[in-house]
Amino acid sequence: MASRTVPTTQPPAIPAGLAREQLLEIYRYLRLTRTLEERLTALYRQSKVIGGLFRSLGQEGEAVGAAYALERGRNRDVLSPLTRNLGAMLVMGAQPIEILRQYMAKAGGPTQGRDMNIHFNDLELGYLGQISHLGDMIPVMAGITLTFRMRGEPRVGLVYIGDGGMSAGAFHEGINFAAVQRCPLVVIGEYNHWAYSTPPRKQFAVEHLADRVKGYGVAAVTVDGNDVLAVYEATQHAVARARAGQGVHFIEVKTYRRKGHAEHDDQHYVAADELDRWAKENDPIDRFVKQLRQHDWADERDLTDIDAGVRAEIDQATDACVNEPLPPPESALPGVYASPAAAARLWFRSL
Ligand SMILES: Cc1ncc(C[n+]2csc(CCOP(=O)(O)OP(=O)(O)O)c2C)c(N)n1
Repeated sequence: MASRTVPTTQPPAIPAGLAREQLLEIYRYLRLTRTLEERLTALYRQSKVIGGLFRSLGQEGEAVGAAYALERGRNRDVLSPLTRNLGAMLVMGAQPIEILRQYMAKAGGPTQGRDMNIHFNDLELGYLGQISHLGDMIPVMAGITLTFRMRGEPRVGLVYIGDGGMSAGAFHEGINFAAVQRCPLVVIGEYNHWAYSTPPRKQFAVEHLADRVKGYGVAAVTVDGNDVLAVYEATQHAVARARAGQGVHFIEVKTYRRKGHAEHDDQHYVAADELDRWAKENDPIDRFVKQLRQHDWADERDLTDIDAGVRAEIDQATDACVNEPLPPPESALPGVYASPAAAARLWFRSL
């Protein structure tokens, strides 16, 4: 007797060799980034953030997707984020409480209140905070990845650069040097449509950022930066190539900066319907959730549990540090000069 087979529909295979658990982990980093930035915005409006607040709203997908392709852990790959790559730092192991302390310039923060936003390092975990000078992290990362090659270490570096930063001379010197030296370096070029208030047509005369670097003999591709899995897949390929000794790889990610340059910027130069369109039709987290649900790669419950866990984590981290003290004035000079280690208290009034 012929047995009756029940037709089963399998969900489509997950791309890039990822497992379901990894998709959920990627989702968690996306949600963590957005929720943490929303909390920072609330703290900024209460005047608790010292300095500017730089949002990555709408760009979380490329920051998280690219970083997720690295080998993470102690003394593995090294990533150099920009201020809009908070998500990448979280993927590398930075903790939300450190980010909150740093933005609020707390004495117990990573730079003890000396520097702002995400300008801090953990070289063992493999993230190297930027300096503000646009373009300069390209030659720095060229140097770091050159040491990997010279020592025969199978390690890769990844560095981000904005569409504005790519106009800086340091970018061109650095990427040319890295190409000539065949450094194991992946460069993520963020075409987010704005450099402060400067649009692409006033920044460069080619259509794609990738076109600008091909002249240096660098392999270059353009991907949809708000498609998290496409960014992950392109970066995974570039990282494997770099690790195999094939040199620099440039990935242009097309995305959109949905907030001003920083929270103080009212974006008067941006058409409101353009912002609405990117928010409604091209949000990287919404698109990722849609993929997860459409292909049955995650249950609704998995996602709502992650959302609740992230909210609780950010609440706890905020409560733990929001009332911590700022650094005492006399802590400003120690560490600046080797000798004397701490300067005499001469120039500020006693409190
Ligand atoms: C060499 C240099 N020039 C100017 C600045 C001031 N500045 C800081 S951020 C910025 C715009 C950066 O735009 P982009 O590189 O596209 O990155 P985005 O802010 O869009 O992420 C400018 C002009 C700087 N920090 N360094």
